[in-house]
Amino acid sequence: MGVLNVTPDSFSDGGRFLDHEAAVEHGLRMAEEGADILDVGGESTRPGSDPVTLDAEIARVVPVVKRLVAEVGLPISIDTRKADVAAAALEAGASLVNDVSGARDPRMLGVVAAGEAGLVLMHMLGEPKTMQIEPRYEDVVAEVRAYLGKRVAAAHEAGIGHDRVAIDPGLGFGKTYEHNLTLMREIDSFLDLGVPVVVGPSRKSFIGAALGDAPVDRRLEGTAGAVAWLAGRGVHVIRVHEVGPMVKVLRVVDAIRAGG
Ligand code: PMM
Repeated sequence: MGVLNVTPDSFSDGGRFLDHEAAVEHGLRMAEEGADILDVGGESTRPGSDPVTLDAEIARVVPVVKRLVAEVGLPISIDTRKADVAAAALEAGASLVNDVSGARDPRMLGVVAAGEAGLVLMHMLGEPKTMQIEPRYEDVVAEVRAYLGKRVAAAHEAGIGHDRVAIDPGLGFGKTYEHNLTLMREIDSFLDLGVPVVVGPSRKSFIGAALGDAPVDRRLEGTAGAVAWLAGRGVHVIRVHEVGPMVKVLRVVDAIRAGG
């Protein structure tokens, strides 16, 4: 899954793709490089970030979704916490909703069900503004897993079949360095929930920390390490910024698994 942030303040691409034309070009490049899904987002959820209004978010993402649907033969995902943004993006041709809040908007599950779309349910502790202020768990894996299990059941009740739901433990979303490493190490616990698992390690701060405080633009190889680890364990979808290099990592993992 290639990340296409159409925001002025995303921590990892510095808002370079706010311009719609540039965003579309970047999406086309990721498709050429081997992405299977393009994930378009108009609200930064970086730690400490402020929410964006509904109109602003729709104005950022809908034109980009429309163009990508017309020009790329790939499923387009909309990264949003707002049911109205999801509805507008599905109307524009997106086929998947990626919700970092685990579908907290009370209308989100209904929108996804009505649009016959796919849904990624991610775990986030609290809100982006405050989530990194002393996040605490008794047992991070058990708590995140139990939460995601409940959200999958809620999606199912809303009429979204198991074949259309995926889960994501939400690296960096209300998690310390140790929590992130534990979730990575015990990712198998999520695979046995019976739905596809999505993970987004790309350029995250735990990678910088593992490398001794590497800045965001020096986390490519560290991201590759995380991608190889996740793919080796059978994680289904890995959300990344640098699609070309990560596709090569996945090709090697696949070759090892297939044995030639
Ligand atoms: N991370 C970010 C945004 N959306 N969605 C999913 N499913 N998983 C993630 O880990 C995730 C996400 C934040 O990273 P970005 O600002 O670089 O996109």
